[in-house]
Formats: sequence, structure tokens, C-alpha cells
Amino acid sequence: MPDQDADPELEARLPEGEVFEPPESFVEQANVSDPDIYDEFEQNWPECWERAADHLSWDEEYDTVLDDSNPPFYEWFTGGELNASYNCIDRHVEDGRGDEEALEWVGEPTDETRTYTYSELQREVEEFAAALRDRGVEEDDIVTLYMPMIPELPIAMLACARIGAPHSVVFAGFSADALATRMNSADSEYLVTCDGYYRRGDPLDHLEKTNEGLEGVEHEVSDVVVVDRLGDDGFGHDLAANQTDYDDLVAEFEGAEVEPVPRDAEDMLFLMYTSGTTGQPKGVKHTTGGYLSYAAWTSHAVLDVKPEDTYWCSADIGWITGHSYIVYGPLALGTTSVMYEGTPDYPDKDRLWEIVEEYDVNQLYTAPTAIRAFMKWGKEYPDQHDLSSLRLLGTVGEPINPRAWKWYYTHIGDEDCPVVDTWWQTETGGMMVTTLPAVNDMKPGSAGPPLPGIDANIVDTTGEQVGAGEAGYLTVNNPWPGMLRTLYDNDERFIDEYWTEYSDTDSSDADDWVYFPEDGATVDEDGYITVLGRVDDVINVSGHRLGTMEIESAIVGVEGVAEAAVVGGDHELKGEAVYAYVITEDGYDGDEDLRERIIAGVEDAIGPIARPEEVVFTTELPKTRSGKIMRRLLEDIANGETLGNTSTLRNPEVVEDIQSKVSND
Ligand code: 6R9
Repeated sequence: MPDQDADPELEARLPEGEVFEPPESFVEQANVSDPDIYDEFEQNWPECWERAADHLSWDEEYDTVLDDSNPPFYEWFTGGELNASYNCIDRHVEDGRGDEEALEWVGEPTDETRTYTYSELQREVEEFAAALRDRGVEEDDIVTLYMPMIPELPIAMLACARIGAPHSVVFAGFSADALATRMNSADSEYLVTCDGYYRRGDPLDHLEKTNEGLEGVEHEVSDVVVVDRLGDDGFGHDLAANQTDYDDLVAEFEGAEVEPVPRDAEDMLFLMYTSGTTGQPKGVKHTTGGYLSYAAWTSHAVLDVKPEDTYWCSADIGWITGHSYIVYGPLALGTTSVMYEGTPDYPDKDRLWEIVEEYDVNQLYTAPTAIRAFMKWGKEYPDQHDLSSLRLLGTVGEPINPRAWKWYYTHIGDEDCPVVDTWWQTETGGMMVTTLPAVNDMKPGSAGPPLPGIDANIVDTTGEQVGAGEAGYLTVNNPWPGMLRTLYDNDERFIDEYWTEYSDTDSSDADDWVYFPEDGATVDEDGYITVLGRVDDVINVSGHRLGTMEIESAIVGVEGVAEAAVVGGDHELKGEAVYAYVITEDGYDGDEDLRERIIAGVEDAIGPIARPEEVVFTTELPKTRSGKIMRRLLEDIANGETLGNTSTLRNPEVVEDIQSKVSND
């Protein structure tokens, strides 16, 4: 395997610290190319956000752009009414664009693809919306969607949106327990799932996992719709009494017309569960008007999406990136969105590049973890394909190191595509910090300035702005349309998690409220923000957010485990990997059997993405005198770094013992 470290030519051509200008050919055609946009937004705030709302068709015009009378419960575009499904589908058909492609679905098996024009998507969505209604789904009922990357997932999302039923998508790679926790939390009585899907050529049984999860749901689940994805490769499960086959159900509603329900701008469009500091995942609530405007606006301004483009975001729809930038943003703009079922290395390591070539993809939006893998596989894979259709590249999910950035820029973009490194979160709904591709120079490794209208600052623990180059905490001072409105059914936790750190929580003046995303960052003299990573107990494995507490509670649930501490250690491909330090109960050995049971316990509770890279058995964990586990120290040990001061420990002798057990390869 070629080692990119040993690519002196590349390193020499693109030295660290170099700044790249937007390519002229890109600037000439860009949606947003006027640098005055920053001033315009600042001087005209919050009315500037009408520019985002203008990307949508409203059934009822809004009266007020921002109602900030009750911070941090901000409301956007109040009085306005709209429907997300209408905005993502019908209006494009009404504009005479019904025959243009909305979704290009590429299955993992190389001979399987499906194209949906906007008219076809409309028909499918209306039929499934009619079916959901028939099953009893009413406006405001939360429908859980537990599906992999198959077309029925966006179809179900849009069908829910059409009838005003918020969806809660659970990533298909999550475990049965994770499904149950989320359905319980949202009191969701409806589920859409599938029989299985393909992973690297093999069919996976998804219905069995679903059924296991349903056993853990505490309320009655009235209906489960099951998509038959695998056909003859299926596992032959019989459907239970409350389960219906998707195709059979939809066949009953052939040609059905379902009027899109006008929704209040502030009505919930969906819930998305994400990891936080405590064990329980948080149900992030997004609304119809603000979220959709923001997803559409950022797709337009940052990803430069145009109706005639073929745009591809390689994320999974089970994460926020897929919601905003596979489904809602691109479809609201009427473009063609590509959706790929499989992994980038199946059947070979050039699969993505084959798809880019085949579909003439114009924008590619992916994650640093994927780019690091491409780098490791070598440039001969992209080199086999004509990638000249690409006009813009994007990354999201975790910090990108300059070397990976440069590789992407050079070998995928041919030094002719701007790269947008976009910082944002499940909670922010859309991008917050990134260069505008035709306006700002690019600095590899640094996301860039906050977007127009976004007031992001790097501050110290007292809230004072730090100087250029100093590490601090990322904060956001003004609200924005795409922000979460609350955590489902838990306003108190919403305030606790995001607003207590830097706000005057007794104040009813919005200026006294500051959003804290729990990321560390630095800022340079040009205002470019470099995000360093989470400062809470959340780790980022391959761009996926995992709570260390969730993993710890899974491990402690395993028979024979007394105590566990989980930290993120550096990992070449994944960015971070899970390191678990475990104390066994008396009478149990830290042996292979226990290690395997711990790994299985984590996979059952969360999913394979949370699988510990290393399980280290120890008799004690390093603790401060007040009894707190010194996680920093455990991280340093995982990374094989020289340890700082251990004198504040109650039990300094344990450190050496643990160090000797970590492999650091
Ligand atoms: C969209 C998404 C959010 C966390 C976030 C931060 C990290 C995302 C990043 C980045 C550095 C970037 N993150 N994008 N860090 N540079 N461009 O990923 O949402 O799953 O909620 O994760 O991901 O730590 O706080 P989510």
C-alpha cells in the first residue's frame, strides 16, 4: 500500500500553512460570490434571514422573522405556514420539472440502481402518505424510521412530512436496544423498517434486530411497515400481526392523492437523537420553517447546489448530515441527489469514483474518515476514473488534518475544486462555520469564518474572546433559523446542555444568551476558526458521535465488570477510537472471554460503531483525590503520550501498570 507520508512531491507542492484561492472558473458561476454578503447580513440582522426563507414556497407568509422574546426558546418565521414535502417535490413538478431526476439511488450490488424523477417521487410519497394515514397516523404522531440507505427511507420521511407527522430516523447500524430507547423516549407507536440490506456483498438481517428492539418498547406499537429489500436473499421471517409488507400496503393506494398539510413554521419536522454527556440520548427537535430554510440556504450558498446539478453526499441518512444534505436541502432546491447504499470499498476501492464518473457528479460531500481511507488506499483508485464533472468538494463530521485536505484537493479535485470544511452539529441543523467557496480563501485544516449571519466566537472560561492562536471554546451568540428548538419533552435539559455555560439564565434579554456547542477551537488573525474537537464526554469515531457514558453503562452491564472508564484515543483512520479501561468484579478474570462479552455488550447496547478498539483490564482507575476519574490521563495513555503531572492523583502507582498494558501500535 502506498504511504502518503512518502509522497514528497505532494508535500512540497502544497506546504503547510499555504492558502488557496477559490478557482476562477468556480467563482464565475457560483451562487454566492459577492464578499459584501457578510456585511449585508450583519447590518440587516435578523431580517437577513428572509434570504433563507425565500428559498421556500410558503402557504401563508410569516409575520415575524425572529421572535426572541423568550430566550433560549427562539421562534423563526412565526405566523408562516408551509409543507416540507410540497417544497421538496410538488413545486418542482408544478414548475414543469417533473421529468427531471430527484433521486439517483445506487444499490450496493453493482447491477442495481433506481432513478426517481420528481413526478415519480411525488407519486411514491403520496401513496405512502395515504398508507400511513390509513394505518392511523395522524398529524403530530411521531413515526420511527429504522432503515438503511434505501429509497423508501427518504420516501417515508417525505410522506411523514406531507401529513404533518414528525419522523424520528434511527440509524440502521444502531442496535435493537438503541431502537427501543428512542421509540420509548418519543412515545412512537409507528415504525417503518425493512427485512435487511447488503453489506460488502452479504445480506444482513435487519428485521430480526427490529423485532428484538420492539420487545423493549414499553407501549403498544400499533403498526410496523416492512420494506422487502432483499427479495430472494431474504431471511424468510413471517410478519407479525401488526406488521405489513410495504409493497402490499402501497399497492392498495395506487394513484392516491394526498394534499400536503400546511404546517406552522414552528411545527416539528423531525426528531433526531444524538449523544450527549449523560447516558440518555437527546431528542433534538427541528422545525418546519426554520430548519428547511436553513438547509436550503446553506445548500445553495456553501454547496453551490443548482437545480441542474447532480449532487452527492455520501453520508447515511440516519445522521443529521443525510437529513439536511441528502434529503431536505438538495430536494428543496430541486437538484438531483445521489444516494448510495453500500461501502466505499465494495466491490473495490474505486466504487465512489466509479459512481462520480457514471453520474457526472458535480459536488461531493463526505467525511474526513473516508478521505483518510482513500488516502491509505492510494491515488491509483481515483486515477482510474474521469472525475472532471466535479466542481466542489466538501467535508463534515470531524476536524480534517491538512494532509488529508490536500490529498482530497489534489487527487479528487484536481486542484480545481474549492473544498469546504463545514463545522456544524445535529443541533445546529445546518452548516455554521465554513468558507463560502467563491468568496474566501481556503486554509487546509481550518474550517473558516462563521457563515454570514452567524456570530461565532472563541472564548475562555469566563466568556472573554481569546487572542489569535490561543485555544478556547466555540460559542454562538445569535440565534439562527436552523437551530434546535428544544430537546424532546425536556426543556430543562435543553437549557442545561447548551445554555448554562455562558448565558445569564435569569435574563429575558436574548443578548444575554449564548449557545455552547461543547467544542474547543482556535481562531487566527483572519477570523478563521480551527475546531479542535469535543470538550465534553463525547467522542467522535469516524465522524459518529458517541457518548462515553453510554458506552460505559453498556460495559458495566456485562457480568463480571465492576467499573469502566471509556475515552477516545487517536486513530489513523477513524479519527478517534474507543478505549475501555475495565475493573473486573471479584472472582472474574480479565480474560479473552470477558473481553469478548464486553465487546458484544457494547454492540448490543449501541451498535458495532461503538465497539472498543482496546479493552484494558486494570485493578484500579487513576482518580483525583476527590474521586473523579482522570480521563485526560487515560487519553494520554491510549495515545502513548508522555504523561503530565500525576501528583494530584490519589493512586499514582496505578498509571504505570495501566501504561504497560496498552499496546499503542
Ligand atoms: C454534522 C455533524 C457534531 C460534532 C461537532 C464537532 C464535530 C463536525 C466538523 C467537526 C471539526 C468539522 N464536527 N464537523 N469538527 N471540523 N468540519 O457531524 O453532526 O454528528 O452532531 O457531530 O462533530 O465536534 O460538535 P454531529
